[in-house]
Amino acid sequence: MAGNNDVTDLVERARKGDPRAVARLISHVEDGSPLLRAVMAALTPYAGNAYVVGLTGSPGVGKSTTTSALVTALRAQGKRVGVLAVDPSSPFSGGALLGDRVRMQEHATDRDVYIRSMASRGHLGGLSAATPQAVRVLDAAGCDVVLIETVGVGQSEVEIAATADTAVVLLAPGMGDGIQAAKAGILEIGDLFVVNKADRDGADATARELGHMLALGEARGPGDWRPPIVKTVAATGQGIEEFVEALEKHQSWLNEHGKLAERRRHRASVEIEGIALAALRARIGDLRGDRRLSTLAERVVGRELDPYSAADELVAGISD
Ligand SMILES: Nc1nc2c(ncn2[C@@H]2O[C@H](COP(=O)(O)OP(=O)(O)OP(=O)(O)O)[C@@H](O)[C@H]2O)c(=O)[nH]1
Ligand SMILES: [Mg+2]
Repeated sequence: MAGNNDVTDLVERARKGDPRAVARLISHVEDGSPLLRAVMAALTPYAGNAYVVGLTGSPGVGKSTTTSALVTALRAQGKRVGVLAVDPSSPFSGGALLGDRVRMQEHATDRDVYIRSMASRGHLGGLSAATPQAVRVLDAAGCDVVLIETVGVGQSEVEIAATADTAVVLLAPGMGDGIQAAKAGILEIGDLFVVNKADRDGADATARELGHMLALGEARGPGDWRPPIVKTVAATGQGIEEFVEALEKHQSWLNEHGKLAERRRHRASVEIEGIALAALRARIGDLRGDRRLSTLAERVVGRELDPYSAADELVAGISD
């Protein structure tokens, strides 16, 4: 098949670090391309080496600035880095993504840094399936670390961050961030907390409040991970070293406690679930004009059948 030859060629080029091949592969993910199945099959043997860090937080807390500073630190260690800025709010490339580009400009010419803003235009499984697939592209392309930036506005975005090996939650002083974070269920997913904009008033208070909230929700045993709180000024790089150290500590902890495999199983199950539910939904959609559904509807109206039994019959029909 011509399509599959294209895919093999693309994957080979991506593995050699060709940024255009990587971009094409991620576009296949984003668009939910018909070739996606072949792309994933071709990539799977080469993926599984990258350490995946999710960064989430309210709009404007400094996720992109922090990510950029983190990229600088990781490049100093000689690591290849992939960055995915996942935008849940807009199906098209919008203004926020432009801002990200500006913030990450200093890495634009570095061949060992791959930066991509991503929406989930045509992807059936939505962002929750598209994100792990895009991570797989960057992973197979030889990135040692993949950073995923998502705006923590809704539950699904928070869940995307939670599919990472390490989930980082960013806060900034003021704006009642602590309370917002608790509402969004963001506190539960954080392996590490960053209070950014520590050059502003109230950073200590925010860190303290966060510490209290974490202690309240705490039900940890010996050997459990205790999420550290790091204060940064991403704009100047202050605190980034401590942030990197905290990430390294969490990575070691994951390895020592067999948690890395657990996280990856979680990520894979989110991905599979997204694809499977989308496939089922597509089939149910197909059934709308289907005789089976209208026949069942008639039987329910005719009081021959209750709606639950009708739904059972329909579901049984779908899984055939
Ligand atoms: N004072 C101060 N400003 C900062 C710091 N870090 C980032 N900023 C500024 O905060 C603004 C938002 O930063 P971004 O990095 O774009 O924040 P973001 O969380 O990625 O924003 P969205 O992607 O739009 O949600 C920018 O104007 C940054 O220059 C910091 O440590 N101190
Ligand atoms: Mg940003």
